[in-house]
Amino acid sequence: MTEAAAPTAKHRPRVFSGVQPTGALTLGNYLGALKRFVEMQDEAGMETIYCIVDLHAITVWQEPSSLRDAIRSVAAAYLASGLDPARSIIFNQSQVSAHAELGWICSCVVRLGWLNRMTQFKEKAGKNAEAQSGGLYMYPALMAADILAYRATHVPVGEDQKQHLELSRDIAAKFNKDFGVPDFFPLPEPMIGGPAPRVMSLRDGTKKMSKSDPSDMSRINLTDDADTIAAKIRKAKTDPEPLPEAAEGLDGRPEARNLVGIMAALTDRTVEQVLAEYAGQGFGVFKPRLAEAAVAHLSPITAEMSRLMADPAEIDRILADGAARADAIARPILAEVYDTVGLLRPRP
Ligand code: AQP
Repeated sequence: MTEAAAPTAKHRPRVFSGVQPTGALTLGNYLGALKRFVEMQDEAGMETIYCIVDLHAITVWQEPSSLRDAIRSVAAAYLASGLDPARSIIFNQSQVSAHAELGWICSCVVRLGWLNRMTQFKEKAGKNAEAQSGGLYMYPALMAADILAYRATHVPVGEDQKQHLELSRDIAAKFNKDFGVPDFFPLPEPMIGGPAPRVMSLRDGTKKMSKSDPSDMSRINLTDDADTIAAKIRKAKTDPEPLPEAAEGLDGRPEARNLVGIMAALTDRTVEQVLAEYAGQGFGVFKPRLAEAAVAHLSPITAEMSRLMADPAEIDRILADGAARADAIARPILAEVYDTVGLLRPRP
């Protein structure tokens, strides 16, 4: 794990991260993000801000009523995973206009050459880049604004977001340099780690597990019941070899590596500890044990999510309260940004 002290002493340690409400969350979102969000919430001295990034979600078409449901469902997943609104600020992005306002300024700081290098845009756009929204292309500038609006110092994300986070650092550094304000924005530190920083598809160990993958069998959803989880793991692609004694033995075996990494993350062990238990065993033994571990870990979360989803008004109340607290942090920082850039507007 990239554990780090605050990037500069000037800025208080503050965590920011988010998840897009683009569908049911996956085990990848859980292990790469939510589980780590909860760990950071419990770290002494850290202020934690967790956002449901709905403005990012609309960079690809979302059916409006499904989007509303998905925002509440991600909020329910946050709460059910252990985020506590008394200890973390939990809200949806569109309720705090500083994100969109600073997003525009970051769009003016980022360089086209930097955006052109973003592999996630290339992967999502595929061969049809011309037909994508401008928002999908500018996504990393809005992501930078999300983080910088709070002067966040630490950002827990899955490995797939590493490149975007590096761009956020570049935007922060360029802003500080262009306006002659060293240390105005801290350079946010990526927190990528754990035994499963990149959970892969159950159907193809070289492809990321993703909530927008057309195949539901490729992923475990946080809303899947125990039978569905067991069936998906049983049918997961593997190879005929037994499990090795050491992690190097997983080289060239992406599916095996993925399942072992998932087991390690779910049971709070290292890959080596899992291999010490299963070395020499085949997947006929390993898969049912993995299914048991997944069900034991996820079923309380799934049950709590459905309990919370039965009361959408309570979720909306938590989000509105979180938005007011987030706005109180972001608003004065945005006022400083406007002053620094030379934009004129009355003081509140
Ligand atoms: N497979 C994964 N393994 C580890 N971490 C993952 N994350 C996503 N997939 C994996 C992490 O989850 C957080 C939220 O991701 P996101 O919703 O903002 O978008 P994404 O990274 O594009 O995730 P998806 O599931 O693939 O969404 P869609 O399909 O909508 O694009 C991030 O911290 C991410 O790293």
